[in-house]
Amino acid sequence: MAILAGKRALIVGVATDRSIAWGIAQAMHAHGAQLAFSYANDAFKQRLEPLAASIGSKLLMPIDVQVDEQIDAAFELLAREWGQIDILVHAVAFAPREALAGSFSANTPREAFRIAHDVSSYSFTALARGAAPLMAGRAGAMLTLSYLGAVRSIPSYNVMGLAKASLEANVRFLAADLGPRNIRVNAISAGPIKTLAAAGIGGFRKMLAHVAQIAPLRRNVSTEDVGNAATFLCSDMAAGITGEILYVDSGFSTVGMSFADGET
Ligand code: 0WE
Repeated sequence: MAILAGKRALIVGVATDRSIAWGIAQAMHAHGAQLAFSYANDAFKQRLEPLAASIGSKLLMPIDVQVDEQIDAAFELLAREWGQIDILVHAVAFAPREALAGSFSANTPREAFRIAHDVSSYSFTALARGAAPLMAGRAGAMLTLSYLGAVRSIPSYNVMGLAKASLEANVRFLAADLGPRNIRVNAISAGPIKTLAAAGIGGFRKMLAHVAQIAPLRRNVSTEDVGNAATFLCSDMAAGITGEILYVDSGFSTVGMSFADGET
């Protein structure tokens, strides 16, 4: 059953074939959606081209989410090429690397805070403003990606936790704002996945192992797990769901206490 048949989606945030955004794109394509992609700069463009081609997508456009003119130009291009869109996927986050280690209070200068919130949260507001007019008269869906650090302290996640808390509030305010236009806005809070964004983060492998030992499903989640949930949330199967943060995390966030297998 092609639950996204006839739907057109813009995917923002594919960096490599391990990106969560790429898992979402593959699942949405498998369920009948037509896809357009943005890339942050020329280096990402090179990596994206063969991926997009592999699922028959020809619409690629530059979007540096920190540049309003690029966002405007991208939606002008989509308006010319497609006229309308049904789905926006936002899978973008960045904080300066020095802010993602050690002491939160010591390693969060004003500029790192500003950049994290601009790239990781404001960008969703800006993209929603551009996308909403192209969803007029349709059943629109917008989706972003969050992480448990929005609502719990996690070592080293630091200022990204504050930015994800802002992003989750963004989901609720956009849902209230755009709901009367029949546009739904939701987030998936994914468990940790080894993507380019996770590469080089100290202790990441330990975090993956911890989740796999503690979470009810006793495994990590995959980009395919996230892609399938994203496909559901952006389909008409989820027509009654908006303003929601859906956890796709093997149940990790629901556990109050858990022992490694073999113990009580
Ligand atoms: O949201 C994220 C990571 C986003 C991210 C990653 C980087 C790495 C490279 C944002 N900014 C940067 N800046 C860089 O220079 N995740 C949910 C993955 C993640 O990142 C962590 C985690 C987890 C989980 C960082 C510390 C602790 C846990």
